[in-house]
Amino acid sequence: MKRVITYGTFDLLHYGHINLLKRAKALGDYLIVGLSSDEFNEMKNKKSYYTYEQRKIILEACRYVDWVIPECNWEQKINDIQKYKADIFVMGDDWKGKFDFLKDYCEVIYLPRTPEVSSSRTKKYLEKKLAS
Ligand code: C2G
Repeated sequence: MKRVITYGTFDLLHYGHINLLKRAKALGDYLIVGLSSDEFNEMKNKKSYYTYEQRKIILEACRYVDWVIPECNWEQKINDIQKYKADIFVMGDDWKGKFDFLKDYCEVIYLPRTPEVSSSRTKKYLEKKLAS
């Protein structure tokens, strides 16, 4: 049973997120997602449209996601990897190199981001549309 873990805000879930989750799941048998809390989003200077609870409902409906845990800070990853016995840590390659310190605890894989799509881009488009 190979366990994969990844983290993110996953706001306004889009095909770029799904593409990441699908490839992450394909690396093992079980995918755990550390979903950024609203408070942690503030620490990341991100304001999500949906609350943590709403984003969790949407994420749990994704066929590639087996378990959602809260991501509350930058420091919890090592503990999570040990607690959930994760074998592989996956992130999009916009984070390339940033989590190499986890290589002491599990395999670290950065997957190519899906170009073009992003939650912030979608939000900006909709705000402009609504304003016009
Ligand atoms: N992603 C992607 N392609 C996109 C957009 C996002 O592959 N077009 C990936 C990101 O690289 C990330 C995941 O989808 O691996 C979630 O993206 P975000 O919700 O933007 O997560 P982020 O704010 O980068 O938070 O501790 C890690 C952080 O919580 C990551």
